[in-house]
Amino acid sequence: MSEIPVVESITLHRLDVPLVRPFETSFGRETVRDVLLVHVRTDRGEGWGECVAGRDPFYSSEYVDGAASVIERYLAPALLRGRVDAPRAGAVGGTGAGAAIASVPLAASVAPALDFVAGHRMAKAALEAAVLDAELRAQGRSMSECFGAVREWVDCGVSVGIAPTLEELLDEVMGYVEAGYRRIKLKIKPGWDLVPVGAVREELGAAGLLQVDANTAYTTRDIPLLAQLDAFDLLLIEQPFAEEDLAAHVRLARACETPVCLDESILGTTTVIDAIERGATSVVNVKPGRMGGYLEALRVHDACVLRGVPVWAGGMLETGVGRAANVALAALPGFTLPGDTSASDRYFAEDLTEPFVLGDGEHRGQLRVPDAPGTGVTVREELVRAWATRAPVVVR
Ligand code: OSB
Ligand code: MG
Repeated sequence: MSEIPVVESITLHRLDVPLVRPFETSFGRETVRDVLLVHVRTDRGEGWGECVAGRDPFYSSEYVDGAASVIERYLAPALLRGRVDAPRAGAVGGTGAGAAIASVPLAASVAPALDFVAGHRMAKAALEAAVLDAELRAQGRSMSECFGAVREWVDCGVSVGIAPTLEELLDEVMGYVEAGYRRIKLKIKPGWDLVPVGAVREELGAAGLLQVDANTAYTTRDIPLLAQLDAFDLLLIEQPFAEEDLAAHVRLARACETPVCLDESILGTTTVIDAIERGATSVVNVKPGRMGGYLEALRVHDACVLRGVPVWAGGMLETGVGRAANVALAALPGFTLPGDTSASDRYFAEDLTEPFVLGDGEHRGQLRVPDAPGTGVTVREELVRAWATRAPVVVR
């Protein structure tokens, strides 16, 4: 086992990255991505992580100002104080998530060191991602290799926001189909559901892969309406009810044919096993930010595979920094459905790293999994400076 790096400083960068078009969901409308990047320096090199928290606490209780504050005040100081001992002989090995985690002792030490802070999973995940990037670069290993990727290309879907009109929605969807996307996900809310979903199904034809995401906008009174979505042969219905309401999802799962998929409710291995065993979810959206990090996401993946539950890679409007890591994760064997891992240009005219571009020919609608060390992408630091909305915060 090589030397374990020592974290020397942690810098937070805040920047606004313009979106190519507004993104509207049942909880709000975004026109720029308010990005928080974590830059970690170690004695063996550096790494970058992206925090997925949104500008406002609407998707989750976390939001980007809160994440920056908790990192600066609590998480970064704790990590800088912590000491990581080399793993004992025998602690390394195992299979799946266990082996991956044992191979990155510094990154594996992050979650235990931050556990004294309740919640704030997106903030913790961003720090862990930066440390993981630094540690893997020092080892000369890619994230995909560390995670146990089994494919070089991943199938891409696209998440389509609520549109001003049906006509604009169909235009947008058909643009994505022409670009090659292999699956369409429509954002729905009360008043924007059966009609747009039916219209898009008509346009796509019976073979097009289609799913919907409600971001908790419904209540159990809507179960009969949601069951009517069965007519449109959807891959899944994502998170129709409140985050804490597993029971409502169980009721819907019993009342409809379409698989129910949880996003907001799944905070890690404990909640995913509970939700599966209760029958609240038969497919899982994996977002490392929501689960406190990529290493916990690996455990969630393994728990789902063990129970025969398919997973797919969610997205949070990440720039290339977070997108690279998501694409590596999506290359694991349990990710059998296309992810929200779209190309950079779905959100950004210019990305913070080299852009992710959909392949062509046999790789139409796919992204190549980066295979260079760490995330495998390079942060364009001149853009981080040019788009900064405040001075960087350095914690030593
Ligand atoms: O619910 O999956 C979601 C974006 C922000 C917050 C929550 C969600 C989303 C998306 C977009 O659906 C996924 C992406 O393309 O990055
Ligand atoms: Mg969702």
